[in-house]
Amino acid sequence: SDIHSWLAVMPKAELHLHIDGSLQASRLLQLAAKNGVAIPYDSVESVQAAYEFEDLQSFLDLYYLGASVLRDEDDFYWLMRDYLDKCREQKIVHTEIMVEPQTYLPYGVGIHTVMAGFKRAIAEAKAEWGQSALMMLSLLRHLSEDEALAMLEMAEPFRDDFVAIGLASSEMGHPPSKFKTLYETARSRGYKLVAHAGEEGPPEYIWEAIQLLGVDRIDHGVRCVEDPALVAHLVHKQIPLTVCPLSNVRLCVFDRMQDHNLLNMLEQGLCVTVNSDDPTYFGGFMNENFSALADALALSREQAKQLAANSFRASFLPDDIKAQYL
Ligand code: ES4
Ligand code: ZN
Repeated sequence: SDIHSWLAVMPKAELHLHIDGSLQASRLLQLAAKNGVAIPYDSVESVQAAYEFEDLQSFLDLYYLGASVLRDEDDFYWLMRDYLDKCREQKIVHTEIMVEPQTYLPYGVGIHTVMAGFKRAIAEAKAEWGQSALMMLSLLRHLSEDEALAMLEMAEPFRDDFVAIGLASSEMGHPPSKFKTLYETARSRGYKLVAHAGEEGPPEYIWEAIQLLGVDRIDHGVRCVEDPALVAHLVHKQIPLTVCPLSNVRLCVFDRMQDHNLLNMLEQGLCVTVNSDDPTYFGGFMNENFSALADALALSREQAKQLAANSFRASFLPDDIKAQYL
């Protein structure tokens, strides 16, 4: 069969997905109207016309506007429900989802409202469809470490609902070293640790995430190739990189998909995985990311199988469950 339909039914895990980045334009408009939030868009087409970015920050401005229309438990339920429905369509049999509760605080929306909606959608998907999903508490690096630590405390009632903490948002000027105490505290509480590093930021930020924060995985990490010693370290330790091809092209990290280094990194022995990051904003969920690699870089079935195997190996599932997918 053709590679695209074959990729579409290949079982896969997603490890790098911001739930706010899966907010569909139609849902954004519906919730803005319901909640009385003024937004500068009046149609699905006008929202989608804004999915044109020049860098990470220009994307984040729209991403946070989208997140500002979410207010009650049902809103969070539908956001998660829409994404989990997509996972079922795309043979994403396990997913690890980044939740960013700091985003909603300025609108008077607390973590209890957010988690009630998300947990209900996940519980339903597990019960009705046998889907597998974990959540990660992602902290916003453009805010202070004290604000991140305050969110970690607010999340204590939900300690068992978060497998890991992460670090997202504007990378430049907000190095991992800014969050050393946060990661020490989270580690002492048994959280797994991830951080965005080396998306727009330099290889030094990846070193800091590994050596100062002690992360289990790097989100993105594509700029590691600029430092051969770093590549050697990542290969030796098999530290996973959750790479997001469509995201990188849409945010101009690479000019064209033909220029993306994902398959080079894979062939160098790095534990690379494929992920969608913010699928509605970047023009595709998991299958569209795999298909783009097939079209632009002639991804082989063998390479695709390796990438899918990496996604399960790099997941935070318990070893016995993980083994069922490998
Ligand atoms: C993000 Cl692509 C990306 N990078 C950093 N932070 C983010 N939050 C949502 N998408
Ligand atoms: Zn991301």
